[in-house]
Amino acid sequence: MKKILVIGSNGQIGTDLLSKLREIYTPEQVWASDIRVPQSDEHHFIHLDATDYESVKSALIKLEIDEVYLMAAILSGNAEKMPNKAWDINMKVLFNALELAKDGFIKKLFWPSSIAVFGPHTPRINTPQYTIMDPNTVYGISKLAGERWIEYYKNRYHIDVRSVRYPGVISWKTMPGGGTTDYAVEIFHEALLKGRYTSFLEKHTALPMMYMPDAIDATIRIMEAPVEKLRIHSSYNIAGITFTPEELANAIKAYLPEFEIDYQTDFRQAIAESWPESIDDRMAFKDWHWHHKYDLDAMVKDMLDNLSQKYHMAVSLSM
Ligand code: AKB
Repeated sequence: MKKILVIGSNGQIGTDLLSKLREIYTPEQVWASDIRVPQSDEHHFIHLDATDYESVKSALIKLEIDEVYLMAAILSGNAEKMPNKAWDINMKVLFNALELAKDGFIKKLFWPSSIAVFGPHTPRINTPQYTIMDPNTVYGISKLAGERWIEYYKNRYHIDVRSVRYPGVISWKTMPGGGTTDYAVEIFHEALLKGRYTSFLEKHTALPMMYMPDAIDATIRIMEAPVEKLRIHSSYNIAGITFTPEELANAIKAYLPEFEIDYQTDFRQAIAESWPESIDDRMAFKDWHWHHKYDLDAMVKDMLDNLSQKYHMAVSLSM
């Protein structure tokens, strides 16, 4: 019976990943950990600072962990506010995990990369797996460096490490923290609670996005794929939906006709403009049969359905 540890289990992706893994495996097999202690009493939770090598090592030994999902990171917007600290944290948590995998304490490691590895000279439409990569954000530089390092550890020390380049991920259970694509989550909460939203990205800024169930599917699917099928040992492109803030607002208006949006851009606009609009993920499809399921309307409907229940609001979702 393999045992799994999710590091960063209170974060946006960590929260949903943990629930899904606990549906698939027994509760005893899946441990949660985070630097923040959860509000409710959670079973199989261990408080962990992933930058501290010794604490991670003792948790792995004590809990007899086989697989680790390393979901702790400082995202693009927050990283620009504290560049040195963000670089330090993002690289330290990765190196700790790589060293622990090298020394045999982790048998299989998932580490997330991002579309932030691309930059202003990358082709923006259907961005290929292999292309120009010149990220100009601290977060993007740390993810690109991370990709090079995971491939290096795989080639040199034969560790099993797997990765995908997440686009912006949209979900309702937990808010994202400090990313450039966060507007696409905030908008739903404010549409329901206030009937209006001020976007920090300009109305025509198209970005690659994905609904959480697809992101979780990609994550677990690549971890369960037979190792010999994986030809990419840096990180796989994965694609979902592309839309602009205006298109998302219109899709929400189809269900909430009174909803209004306006635009006041901030420093994240420049980050968004350096990223792709859409992604070519044919290699992920070929190697581990991955394809997203949610389109814009299905995602909007499911978000409004879940959030209106969370806020005890009645919203008619038939058009
Ligand atoms: C961010 O906006 O920083 C993240 C990402 C695309 O990796 N959501």
